[in-house]
Amino acid sequence: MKIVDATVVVTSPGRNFVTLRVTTDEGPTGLGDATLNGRELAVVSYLSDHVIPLLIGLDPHRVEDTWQSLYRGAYWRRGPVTMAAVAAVDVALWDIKGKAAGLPLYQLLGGASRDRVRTYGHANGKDIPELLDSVRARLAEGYQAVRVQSGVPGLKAVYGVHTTHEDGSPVLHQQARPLVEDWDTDAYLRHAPAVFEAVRAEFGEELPLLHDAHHRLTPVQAARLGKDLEPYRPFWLEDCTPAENQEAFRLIRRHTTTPLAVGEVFNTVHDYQTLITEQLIDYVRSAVTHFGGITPLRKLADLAALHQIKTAPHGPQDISPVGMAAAVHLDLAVHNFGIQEYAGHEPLTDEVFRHAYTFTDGHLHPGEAPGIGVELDTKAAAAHPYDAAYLPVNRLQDGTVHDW
Ligand code: CS2
Ligand code: MG
Repeated sequence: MKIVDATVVVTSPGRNFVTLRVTTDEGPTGLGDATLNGRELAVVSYLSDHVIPLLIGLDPHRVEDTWQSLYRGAYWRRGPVTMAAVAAVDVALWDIKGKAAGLPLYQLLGGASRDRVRTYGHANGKDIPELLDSVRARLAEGYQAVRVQSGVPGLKAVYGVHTTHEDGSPVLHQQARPLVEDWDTDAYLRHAPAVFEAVRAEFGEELPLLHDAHHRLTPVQAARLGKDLEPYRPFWLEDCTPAENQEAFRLIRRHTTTPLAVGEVFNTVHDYQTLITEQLIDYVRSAVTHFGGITPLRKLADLAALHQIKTAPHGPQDISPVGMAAAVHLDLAVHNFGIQEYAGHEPLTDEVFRHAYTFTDGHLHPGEAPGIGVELDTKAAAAHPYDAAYLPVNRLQDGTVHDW
């Protein structure tokens, strides 16, 4: 079998997505997600100008060799743009391999290690009453674990909380120019325990509660928050401090037993080396789309397993249904799977990406379709052209740029 063509499909059914489509001379085609929120076109060029010409004529069954060639052959390694492009190729080749074998991808990854894939949903509110309503809504949808994000008194906008204009229309995070949001760490640290207190009081001690600090704290502030939340037994505290400095987690780990989740912005195992080998975290958060694909992510899962760390792939709406499908196949197969983030997608998105995975009672299943089980409707995709959009930027009260 040979690769005879590959195209990059950019579409914006609700938000921008970048999808690689690989065609072979024996019929099967493969899809891979290459969406990098806010920098989509950089990956389009990396694929179109530098990768696709090298794919033509290759044997699509040589998944590992192709991955190693794209990783080592570029000379300039790692980074979000490179690894999103490599991920798209990797998943497309696994998709082709599954279709050629007539098997769903999870069967090629060792078969099912569980019956279904546990997920968590997003609950948020500009204030605590609105957050409680949002938790209720997620539970009504079947979720059995929720991430709680609340507005902070005195701040106009906070990560994870959908803000609205005066007229009630949603302020979209995807803006033609970055939205500037305001931040005050002390106000946040004062407010966070009260949020958990209220949610526990309303929903009891058993509901798994997750929280995303979104890279905004210093290590000692993260240690403080971890300790303050211990009475509420969070399922995890995510991205509590920018994790380029992996050693910073030694300080946090010394002060709190709150489980820590890190890694959605990582793109190779080297970003995790100290965090995993020194047991400084409890969950690895990389998504197939941002980590170079299925091939390296299954290796990360194995390294994490040696240190009793579980996988918890990133799964917001900017991971396309193609990336989500690949993740759910891996989630079903790896032994040390922990939990899958799942925010669902807009109906418009699901019209473009018809997927075999299903969501029932808070759990996902990849389905039994060969490969990853996603069909891309290119006609529907063409109806939603790219719409330039950026993630927000955060500034402190004195105007200093901060992590968003
Ligand atoms: C967030 C993401 O879901 C999460 O854990 O950190 O929604 C993140 O803000 C976006 O993926 C950025 O594109
Ligand atoms: Mg996050």
